[in-house]
Amino acid sequence: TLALAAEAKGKSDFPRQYDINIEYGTAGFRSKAEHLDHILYRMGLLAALRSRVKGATVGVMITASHNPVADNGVKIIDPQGEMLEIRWETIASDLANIKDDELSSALLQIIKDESIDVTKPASVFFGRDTRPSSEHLSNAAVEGSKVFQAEVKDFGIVTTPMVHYFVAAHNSNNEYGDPTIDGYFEKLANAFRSFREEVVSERGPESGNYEPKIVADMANGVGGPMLKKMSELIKDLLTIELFNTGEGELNHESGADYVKVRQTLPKRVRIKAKDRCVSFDGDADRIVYYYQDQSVKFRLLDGDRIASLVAGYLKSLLDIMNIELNVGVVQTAYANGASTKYIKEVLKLKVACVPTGVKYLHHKAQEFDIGIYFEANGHGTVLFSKKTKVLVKAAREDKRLAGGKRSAARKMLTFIDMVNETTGDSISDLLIVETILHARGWSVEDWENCYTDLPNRQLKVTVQDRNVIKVIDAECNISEPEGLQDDFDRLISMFAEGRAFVRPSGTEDVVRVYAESNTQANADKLAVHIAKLVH
Ligand code: 16G
Ligand code: ZN
Repeated sequence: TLALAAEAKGKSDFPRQYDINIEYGTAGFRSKAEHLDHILYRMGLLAALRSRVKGATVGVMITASHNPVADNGVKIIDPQGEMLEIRWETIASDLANIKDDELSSALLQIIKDESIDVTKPASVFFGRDTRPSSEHLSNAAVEGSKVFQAEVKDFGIVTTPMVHYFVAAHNSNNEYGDPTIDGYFEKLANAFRSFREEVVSERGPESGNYEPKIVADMANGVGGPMLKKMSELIKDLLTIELFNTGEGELNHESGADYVKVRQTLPKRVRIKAKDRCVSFDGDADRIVYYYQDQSVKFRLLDGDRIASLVAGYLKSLLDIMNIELNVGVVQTAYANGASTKYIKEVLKLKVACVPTGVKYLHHKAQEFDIGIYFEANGHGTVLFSKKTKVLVKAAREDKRLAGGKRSAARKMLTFIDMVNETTGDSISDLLIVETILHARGWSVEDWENCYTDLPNRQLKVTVQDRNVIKVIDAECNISEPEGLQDDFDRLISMFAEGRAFVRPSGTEDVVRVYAESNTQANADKLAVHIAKLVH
């Protein structure tokens, strides 16, 4: 009868008005907001079922991240704050695309296939971004969960990583933190403060080339109000000057994606040469750093830079503690070749390469004792295994150890508290980077001097059917159309330090092209030639 009630409500309140097929993609469903009513309602239903399967709270986030303001989307978050299990993505896609009068039978089929006891309690957390369509769509999803008698908690306008955090914290019986908005801010701010105190007590207030001030572009998204809240908690330690906090159009000429892809400053931001700047994306799960040098040249420090900064610093703490752990950095094919070389040859750490999409990086990073993953676009975090936490805690408590070792252990544990281990989080990543730069006494230029990026170019190509391209080797090569990879290889071999790949986008109807080479002109040329072969 629940399934019948769900179908009846769907027909009357959230009918499927457009006969388009939509898939649960890399980051959930994404589409024009007006196409999503029935999908949100159905995902509310599905989240209630997912919660029962797992016997735990799950999350639903309504956002289309860095996409234009007219788009929207939804994703389901699993109990430990991770992305929805891949097998359930298919279940979600199927449920999204059936006709209204097939809904009850489809729901019954899921209940049967997954042996779900619908009399068990269910609980779903909701969050949404600042898009005008988000409140309405969130309500549709809430209605869906309520039809299936789930207990619902709506956090309102929050960042995507905050919802991941709420879910994980709640399901850990608050061990991971308090599953509230205040709990989130306090956890991160307290860790940031303790770390600073540890460093200052060790070496005094001197901080070398580090300036405690940044300029922050919020893409007119949810990062605006949320980073403002954080900045008030730590204002004695870091001055944050906020721009694009909601007065303009979401993601328009601003934000992490704009800055990364165009390699240029966001609009409506006032900066001086060498100011350390950051951009968040619309739902605040990505961050990139940049500055303008004395010759007014734009300099980008992307996810690869953050990964190498974090990896290098954590390794230095482990070296002080004299603890051997399996530390690895997880990248995608988009990682700049110079960063991969630096991590392998200078830091002497392992590098793994996986396909694009947070779930692949996250999953791979779990294989390490300390797994650092970042996409070049600025999405990433650090994962610490149980073993790591136990060893470092033991070192902190071990009174026979030298003071320096115990201090390094305290720093590492405080650092872990500052990380949102559930997913990439602009606010947490910002605190991490600022902490390391301060501890190192580095300016943004000192940071950039670790290695020199290979010039690169990204292009998109519109083709009839982007899915005729089949990628292999973590998207570095293609297996279909037959012979095309050989053509690529011949071309690439003609460019010094040449590397290039193509892949169908998971979020847009285009094929993406990436190329790098020894000069910008060569990278551009290689990208254009590859694009022509794809056409
Ligand atoms: C999504 C992914 C992001 C990836 C991007 C690639 C998540 C949460 N987000 O935004 O990691 O970089 O898609 O987009 O997985 P593309 O397939 O259009 O290049
Ligand atoms: Zn995002």
